[in-house]
Amino acid sequence: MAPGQAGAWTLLGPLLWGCALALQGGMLYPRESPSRERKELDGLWSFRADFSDNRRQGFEQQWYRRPLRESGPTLDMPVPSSFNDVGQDAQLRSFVGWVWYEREAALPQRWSQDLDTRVVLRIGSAHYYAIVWVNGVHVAEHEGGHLPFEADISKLIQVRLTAQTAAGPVSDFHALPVGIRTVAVTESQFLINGKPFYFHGVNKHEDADIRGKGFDWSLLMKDFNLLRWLGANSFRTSHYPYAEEVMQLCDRYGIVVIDECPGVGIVLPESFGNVSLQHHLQVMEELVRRDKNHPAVVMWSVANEPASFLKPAGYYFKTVIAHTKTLDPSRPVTFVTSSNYAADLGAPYVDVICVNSYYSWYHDCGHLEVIQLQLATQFETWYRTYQKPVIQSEYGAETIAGFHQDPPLMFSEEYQRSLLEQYHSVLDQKRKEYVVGELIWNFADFMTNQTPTRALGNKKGIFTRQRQPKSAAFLLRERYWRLANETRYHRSVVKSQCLGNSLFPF
Ligand code: GCB
Repeated sequence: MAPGQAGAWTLLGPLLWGCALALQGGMLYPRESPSRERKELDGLWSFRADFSDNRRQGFEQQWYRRPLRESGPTLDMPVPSSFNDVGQDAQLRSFVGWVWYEREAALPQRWSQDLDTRVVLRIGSAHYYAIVWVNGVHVAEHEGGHLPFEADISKLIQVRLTAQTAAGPVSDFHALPVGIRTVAVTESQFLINGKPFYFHGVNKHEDADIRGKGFDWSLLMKDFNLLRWLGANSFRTSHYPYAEEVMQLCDRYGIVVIDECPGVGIVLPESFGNVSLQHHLQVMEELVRRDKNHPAVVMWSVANEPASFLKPAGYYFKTVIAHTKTLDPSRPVTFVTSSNYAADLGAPYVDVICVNSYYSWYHDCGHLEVIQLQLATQFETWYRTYQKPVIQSEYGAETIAGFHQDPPLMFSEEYQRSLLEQYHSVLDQKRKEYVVGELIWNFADFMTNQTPTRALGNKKGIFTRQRQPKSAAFLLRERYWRLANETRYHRSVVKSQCLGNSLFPF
């Protein structure tokens, strides 16, 4: 806790819980009122399961006396959630025993200065047995999940702050986590901190069953745990800016981001008109303003698959890209194209060629044997024309989990695997030259509008919409971890990029 900041750190050893601070107690749900303020403590907490033989190491070593990180490694755990379900760790999945949750909270100054204010810590539910410490002091103990319990912590908070503020008035401040790194592009490389970086990652969507696009900490942690499982080092925020909490986690875990604005559907001649252009410039201003301080962001993407072969596209993208560079001269700028290399009028203005292709899916259906020649030609023609690094920004195949067919047929898990293998063999040749990344379409199945090509949504995920792996996920996992280990520079990039727990345990 920074000096002068009113606050408390709270620890307890239950499973699953949520809590709130309320000015007045009583076991009733603490609704806000003119005489009552609430502070939610939902979000990411530090977490550790006590895997020791007797599962009592935490008590023996008194982990509650100091911040949890000082007694050993911690995980980020969303509250409320069930720790068994958000991870990829089999041991944790079936763990029963003491677990420790901790969180620091900055409290409104008045709560600690006004001695008539009552400050109550309320735990909405903690399964099964809970012990709560605030600033190392035992304040509550409760048996049984599902039902709330409370502790009056006014004295603890007020004594502590009186001592801290004795030195003088407290000014208003908040800490901004920052990371310092450089990004640059040469004719054939993407450099982070001067070292070549290869994107082995995914395209995502903010999407899940029931939740739709709604924000959900548990889902987010599950996705980040899956990215770690996969060995992915990057993703593109296709096709719109993601929640700020997502960007914060990318900084924290060293996941590199291509940050895309909602420039999708720029396909009609009128999409390139002045009204649309002015709005696009405005959106880029808002995006850069919001995300410029995230070290995870290494490149801006101003659009996805525009009709960049139409005549006005040249001026349009020249203007949008130049404007973005004025807003942020420190990062490369691109847009993601599916146009032919010879017809694309926006490509002269990008720093990196990002190209989507669906060989053997939307063309030459079922003919996996065409992929290698078509993909090699795609890379060679783009590079010959522009001498800029190239990223395969989308590729993939619709796959319905549980459909099996060998020899492979479209929509089967075997077809998705084989298609990926064909792409990978070309990527492995070209990444030695000028290809600097590959991003699978898509991380997970997602909902779409209804069309004859979508069976209950887009099924190109390597995970289902419920985040279970299809066969291709294992193929990609093997590949990405091999790439991570092979590309030695990766380690230092991730380390320097990362502000907290890197996904990569180097
Ligand atoms: C694309 C688009 C993406 C689609 C994907 C597909 O090229 O960029 O939004 O979802 O293809 O699966 O058709």
